[in-house]
Amino acid sequence: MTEHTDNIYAAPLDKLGDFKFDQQVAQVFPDMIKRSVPGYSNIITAIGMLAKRFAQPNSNLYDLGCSLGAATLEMRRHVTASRCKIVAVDNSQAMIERCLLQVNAFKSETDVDVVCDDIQNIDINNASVVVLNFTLQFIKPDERQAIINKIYSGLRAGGILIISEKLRFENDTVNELLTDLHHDFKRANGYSELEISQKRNAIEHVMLTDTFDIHQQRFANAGFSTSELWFQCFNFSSMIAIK
Ligand code: GEK
Repeated sequence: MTEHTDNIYAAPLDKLGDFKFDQQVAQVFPDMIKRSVPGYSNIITAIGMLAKRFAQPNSNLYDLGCSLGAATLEMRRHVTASRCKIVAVDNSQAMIERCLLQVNAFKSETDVDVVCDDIQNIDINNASVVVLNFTLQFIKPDERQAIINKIYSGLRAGGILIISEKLRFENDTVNELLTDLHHDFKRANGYSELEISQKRNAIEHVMLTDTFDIHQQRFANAGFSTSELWFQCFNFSSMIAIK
């Protein structure tokens, strides 16, 4: 698939609507996420490594908020357990159409179901691996616990939840420093001041971040006895919780 450059916020926009995962975003998504999320490709690589270790034979692997299926493809490439199925879910029709093209472009023993739906409507069952790679942050804060509870119930013993999120920090000095470093990262990747500020304004109502403590408390509330931060670059993180 042709890789398009993200210049959605390059020109001044009179009306900045809230950020949406529409056709325009889906088209530039691989470029956008790589230039905006520090550590994104390392996290995708690690999802493949973790899936290889944790996938159990005859189980389901879920990629919730799959976008174009980067985590799905990485899991499918590395999983060696027999008769596993990957279920990739996103509620953006534009993302799902492109995700299907990517999934169908490769042959594999591991089946993939690509589903266009809200992750809040999806049943999780017989799961050994569940991925929420930068998705929970787009769910309303008071609806997040129910999703983690549902994942915990649907996981088999020994199963893993891999969850990546942008974090917020209680300490204002730390919060400002890591936010600034993230903006420096975007500048270094060619985004202008206008692009950075317009994107920030567009996303601020749709992406409400939690602190690491809130995430950990949520995992514990759901029943996970083991959870840890395994990756952090500035204010971007990835965590695991094991049943
Ligand atoms: C990756 N995981 O490349 N139900 C289903 N999908 C949703 C919902 C919802 N309620 N809310 C948001 N999404 C991907 C990257 S992007 C992260 C994930 C980002 C979807 C939304 O449509 C989008 O595709 C994805 O979650 C978030 O590894 O853009 O910062």
